[in-house]
Amino acid sequence: MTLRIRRALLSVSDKTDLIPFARALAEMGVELISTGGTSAALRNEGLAVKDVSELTGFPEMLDGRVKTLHPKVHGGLLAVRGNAEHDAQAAAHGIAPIDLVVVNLYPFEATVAKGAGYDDCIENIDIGGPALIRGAAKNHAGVTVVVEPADYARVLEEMRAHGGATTLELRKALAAKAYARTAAYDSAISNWFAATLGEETPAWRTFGGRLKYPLRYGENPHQRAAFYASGDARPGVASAVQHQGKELSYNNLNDTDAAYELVAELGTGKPAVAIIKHANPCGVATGATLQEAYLKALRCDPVSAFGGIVALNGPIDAAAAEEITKIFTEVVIAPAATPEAVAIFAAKKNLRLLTAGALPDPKAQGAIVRSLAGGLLVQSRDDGVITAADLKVVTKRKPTESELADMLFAFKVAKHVKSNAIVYAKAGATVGIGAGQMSRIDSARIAALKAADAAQAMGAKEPPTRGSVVASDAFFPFADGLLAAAEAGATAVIQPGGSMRDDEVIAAADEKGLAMVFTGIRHFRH
Ligand code: 93A
Repeated sequence: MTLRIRRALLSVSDKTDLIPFARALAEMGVELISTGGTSAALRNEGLAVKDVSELTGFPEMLDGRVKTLHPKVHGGLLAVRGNAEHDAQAAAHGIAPIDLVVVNLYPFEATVAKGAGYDDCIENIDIGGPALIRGAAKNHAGVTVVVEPADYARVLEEMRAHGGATTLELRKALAAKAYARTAAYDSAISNWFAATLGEETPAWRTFGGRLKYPLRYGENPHQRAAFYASGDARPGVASAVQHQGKELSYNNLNDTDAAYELVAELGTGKPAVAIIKHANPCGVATGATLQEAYLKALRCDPVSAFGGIVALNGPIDAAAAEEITKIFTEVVIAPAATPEAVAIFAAKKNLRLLTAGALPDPKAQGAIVRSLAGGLLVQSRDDGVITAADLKVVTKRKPTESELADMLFAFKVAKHVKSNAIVYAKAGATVGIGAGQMSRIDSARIAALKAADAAQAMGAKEPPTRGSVVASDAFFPFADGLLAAAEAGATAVIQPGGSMRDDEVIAAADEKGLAMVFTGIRHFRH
């Protein structure tokens, strides 16, 4: 059903594109009604507008807290079109229909984001605006509701095509959007309250994020998917700028996130690079330059790195860009890129380059959400970060300085490897990674096997695990995993500790002359 729009109520805090939209409405014969600031803006541009206060017979009062909250407004929105009783009651009380509501809300989220004080935040909780939006959206059978300037053009287009009317299809779509907006608005308010009470933000409150864009498909082509922004301010995939290349896929986004979070874990002390495949690292390294770090990371598993995702912890320079473009890479992400690097990547049409402006803080609070049949699992981010001071040496031999540095590095990497995770590292680079196995011993074996394969492919004389350190994301339940590491040539072990058989594992380490430290914290990642 198409319904001609005769009267519109405009009440907007964000006045972007308001004037051309209102002018186009006026040209189509629509009567404009408006609240104080919006009226003034329209009048300023010579548009004829009726004040809400004139319509209601009440002034805007209580510092603007009561402007549109009046039966003359809400009756005009909620009366069912074509319902004789509603028509009669409306007529008896001098209520005329309002056919279009254009509202964007007091900028509550922006007020909180700029660090405003308590009273300022409270004053920016819009009451009348959401009431208008919800009323208009409920009565979408007869009313069109617009909650953001991005939709002005759509509405005008329909009105032009349908003699000043909109279609039910559009009104329904806009109503769905309207409730998404008020829901997100209320969760922002609720989260802010929770924060002022010192509570952590429950993730399910932010779960109703805002649609960023639909994706072509999900993990597989027969799955539908979309990318939502949660409002989490951490720099990363959701906020990054894409410089080139086709749209990122579901798997690309997931892997790019894994890559960037991992490289952020390594801090900014030294240039660092992580190469990711299927959400697991296949090479991570630090180096004197990003180029060197990339080459060291690549050496860990050059076969898997093909078609991978590369994350860097600093601005990409030309030398690093040259190196990365030598093999096929899906996505590159970094805080920034020099113009020379951007130009080098530009020659690779299929490569997507993202810059995120900054690295996320690994210690930042946040929530992880995952769904299961009939429910959601919510947990806080794994913000555990280990320093040398947290380590407890449990073996007769103490680790050397270089073992210590490599152990801390390997444990940080292990945090980002699917469990069971075993990571061998040497000289600031991973040399073997065992991921996602159902038994820890298998992860240890696979890591050593992959290291040996990579070494053989590059013609190295001895396995790179010789003289390495090994990290385990959770304790070794038996001595066998540790013995497999010793067999591969590891000289030092970092692991959480806490197994019933810690004594056996420590005895085995002592027997092999290994140094072992306990972190007291584990990093399961399932
Ligand atoms: O303070 S309110 O909650 N009370 C109201 O009755 C009301 N009606 C509209 N805020 C209200 N609004 C909001 O005013 C709108 O959502 C919009 O954001 C803003 C526009 O005010 P102005 O036209 O004066 O700039």
